[in-house]
Amino acid sequence: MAIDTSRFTIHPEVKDALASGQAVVALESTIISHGLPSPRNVAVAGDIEQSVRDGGAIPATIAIIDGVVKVGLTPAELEILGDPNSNVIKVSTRDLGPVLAVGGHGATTVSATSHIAHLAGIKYFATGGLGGVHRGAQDTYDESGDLVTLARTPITVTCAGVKSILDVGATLERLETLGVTVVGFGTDAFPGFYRADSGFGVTWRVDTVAQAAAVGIQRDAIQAPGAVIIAKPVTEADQLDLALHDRVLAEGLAAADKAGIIGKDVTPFLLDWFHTQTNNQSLEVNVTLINANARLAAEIAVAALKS
Ligand code: PSU
Ligand code: MN
Repeated sequence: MAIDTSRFTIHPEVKDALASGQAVVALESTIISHGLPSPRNVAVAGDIEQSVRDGGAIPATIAIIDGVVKVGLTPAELEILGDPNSNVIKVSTRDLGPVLAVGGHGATTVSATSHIAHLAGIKYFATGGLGGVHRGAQDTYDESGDLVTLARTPITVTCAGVKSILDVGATLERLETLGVTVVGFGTDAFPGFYRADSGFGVTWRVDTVAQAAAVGIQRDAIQAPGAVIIAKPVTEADQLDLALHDRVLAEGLAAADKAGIIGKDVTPFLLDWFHTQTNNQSLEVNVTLINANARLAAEIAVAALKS
């Protein structure tokens, strides 16, 4: 079935860039609507797009506005997504059909953003931290939809690893099983989102932007079905203090459990908990790392054009 173009629109700047073979980087919108507090979220959304431009690529933030998929947003659309009163639904791939059918605004997760970016012909994507296997998943089965989408979507995702609220070891095992390639950028340690080192290693490492681009190019050439994760750690100078991180996380997990938070609300609850309980130190780390990732993703997309 062809794409319903009345429900799928590409911003003219992004369309031109794709048609003329320029570098384009997709950005997700759940981080705007459900990962960062208002009104800072809207400013950060603009900054992330600017970081992509600084790296030499065109940004394409992806969301659903009034029941229409948008690849590339206007400033007014970023405002809608950032407004806590606009009733923005958190949309993973499973939610795409319903939200397009019934209308409304949707912020796309890594899962839905990857799917839509691939459909639009965008091969590079930047985010903060991927979703993954939650702690206690052996009882709850709570595993992010990000994992299965990444298993079947040939896109290169630059991120700071997976969110440290997760069971990182179990997530790495699942990524391995699912055929998702994980590459450390300038590191042998898998990054820990708010922390540079999660305590787990990576099997592959690249040290240059050209090498990172080559991994995605060779994945395409051999038609491997899954994503390439370029895992770039936050700098040690910018990371969250370890004792603070571990204390706030333990308290947040207990609070989520006590409040009966389940399903898609778990991740936004814990991110908000971190921002509140660290006096926004975690917010600053999150903003720093996502801008760095956006810039690197753009540089990788540019390098891929040259090879
Ligand atoms: N990274 C961030 N902030 C976020 C997210 C990632 O720095 O808010 C979002 C992404 O959209 C990711 C989602 O796909 O959290 C995972 O949610 P869940 O665990 O419910 O799948
Ligand atoms: Mn979940």
